[in-house]
Amino acid sequence: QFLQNIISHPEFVSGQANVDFIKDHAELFKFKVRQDRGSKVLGFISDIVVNGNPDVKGLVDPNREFRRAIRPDYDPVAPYTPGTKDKLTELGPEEFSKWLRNEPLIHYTDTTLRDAHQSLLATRMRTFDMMKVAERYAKMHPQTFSMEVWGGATFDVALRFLHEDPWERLAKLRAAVPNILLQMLIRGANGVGYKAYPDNLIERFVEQASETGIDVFRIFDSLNWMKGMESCIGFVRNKTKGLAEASICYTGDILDPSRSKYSLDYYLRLAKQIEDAGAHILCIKDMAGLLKPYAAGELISGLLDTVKIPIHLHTHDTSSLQAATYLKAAEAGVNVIDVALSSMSGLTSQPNFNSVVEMFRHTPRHREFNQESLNQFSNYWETVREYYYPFESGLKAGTSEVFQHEIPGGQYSNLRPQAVALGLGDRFEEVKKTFTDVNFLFGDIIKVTPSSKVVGDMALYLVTNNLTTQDVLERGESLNFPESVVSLFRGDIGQPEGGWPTEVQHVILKGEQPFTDKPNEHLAPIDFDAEWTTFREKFGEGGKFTDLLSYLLYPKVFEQYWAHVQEFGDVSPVPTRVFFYGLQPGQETIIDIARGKSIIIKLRSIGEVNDDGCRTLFFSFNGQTRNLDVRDKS
Ligand code: 3PY
Ligand code: ZN
Repeated sequence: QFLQNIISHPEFVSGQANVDFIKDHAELFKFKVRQDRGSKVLGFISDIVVNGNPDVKGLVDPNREFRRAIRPDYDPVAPYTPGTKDKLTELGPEEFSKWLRNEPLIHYTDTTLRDAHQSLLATRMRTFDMMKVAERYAKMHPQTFSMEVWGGATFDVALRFLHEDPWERLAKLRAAVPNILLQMLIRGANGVGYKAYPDNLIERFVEQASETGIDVFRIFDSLNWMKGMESCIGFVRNKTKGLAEASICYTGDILDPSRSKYSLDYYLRLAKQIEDAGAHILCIKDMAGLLKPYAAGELISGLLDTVKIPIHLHTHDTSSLQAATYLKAAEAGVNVIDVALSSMSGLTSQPNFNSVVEMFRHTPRHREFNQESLNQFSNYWETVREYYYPFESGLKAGTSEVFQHEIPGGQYSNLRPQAVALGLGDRFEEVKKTFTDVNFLFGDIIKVTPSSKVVGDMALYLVTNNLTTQDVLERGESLNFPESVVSLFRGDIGQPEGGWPTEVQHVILKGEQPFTDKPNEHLAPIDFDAEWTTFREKFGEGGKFTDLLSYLLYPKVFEQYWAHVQEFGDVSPVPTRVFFYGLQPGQETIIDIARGKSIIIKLRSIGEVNDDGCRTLFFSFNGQTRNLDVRDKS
């Protein structure tokens, strides 16, 4: 590099260089750092060391010590035992559905890699930590029905906060788990976003998700509106060889006569519609954990009498009652239940996988799992969970309050920080109470992403402005409601059972006309050829088709993600402790930047801030000295 600097210098080229040439030209010693992968990652780590990771700003305890995560035992050369993925390939979706319905033993979906961390750790789990154990899991527990690994909030969070490509995550998981069904959560016409997208975008998204690795598409609509999920069911059926698992979101209490809007009949009616729409599996999606044990027994029996497709039950253990719900559901004949590995279970997450397996041991529905190994996986996640401590919700025990506020598990861990950010940290009790009031003001609606977010937005708005739902009715004309609330009442995310309460709708829309047809019918279809050309012009030749899909779903988020990749490269191989907390002088880390290519980075020391507002970091990089100037933004 030094030689390069000399021979390209104009003075040298023109032959005017004299004996003092090198001494007089300090710039010859300024080496342009080659922006290879290693250097980019070094740039990323340097920025975290000096400025911290903005995602954990103000939440870091500098004295915190972490343990090293021990990976579960397995035999790396042992072949994969065929599992449900092989079964699906052998039978095809229709026959698979029949097979599942007649399975005598209970089946388990492990949600550790999606809903569990969405519900406990604000969705921050990184691909890095998943890949450390994915192959081991597939080899040790091939009898798992499915692993929920994708969709929901993970898509947005991966790009926005973790600066990693969700498609890459899925592809890597698929390669490591060839034998077990991989499952995702898709919000019907809202895809993995918070608003309706054109149907042809959802169609291409589903097609691509299947190609990259998804087998089970758990589809729901945030208002249980059939029109919001029908097309999506069709896309899975027509464009993939996967399973369309359509959901009914559960709310209220079928045993409570005062919540007659959501009666057993309501659920049975929807179940029939879902079966008629072509779903291979019916999911009861109890996103807040409101389905109590005796209600579960009645509901599952009723559903099995009503439809012929198998039933998959999903719940959150917020109340701490939900293992009992699984017991009654299993007695009634439910086919699959959702659980999370012990250390990632309970509270707003799913019930405890390891313990639920034990609940059924020595009974007719027991399915054998290697408990010692399940516990090793749990121990791994217990250690890794510590790395994510800034994202914990603070909930320490189950709470029966959930039966009042009905806040979904996946939302709970976000609502609290949202409240804190608005200065309502001390008024969280009020926020929860207002969430309940807003639900009834809105006509007692299904609350799940995105409808639950709108209820949350309204609750935060009311508490911030010291208003009640009564104020909305009495002087709503003079209030400016959050845009998401106006949008909900305009019909942007669909129609609720029984329609919107007209008085409230009037107050919120202030004369604007709502619509009642499919929200995405108002959206122009995507012209993929034109979009691809524009995308390439904007982001260069490096972009893939999956990047275009990410961009179309989340344009702003994708732009920021892309800029991050240009500057720092792929940061997904950076170990999580370094990703969030950087390195201390004297610490080193090994990063596998490509297959078979590792770099060893050791931070030697951090310089003082200089006149330019920069600090020089002194590293050893694969044993060689590297100095880097980083702007100190503090
Ligand atoms: C999501 O949509 O992300 C959910 O988890 C809903 O429960
Ligand atoms: Zn859930």
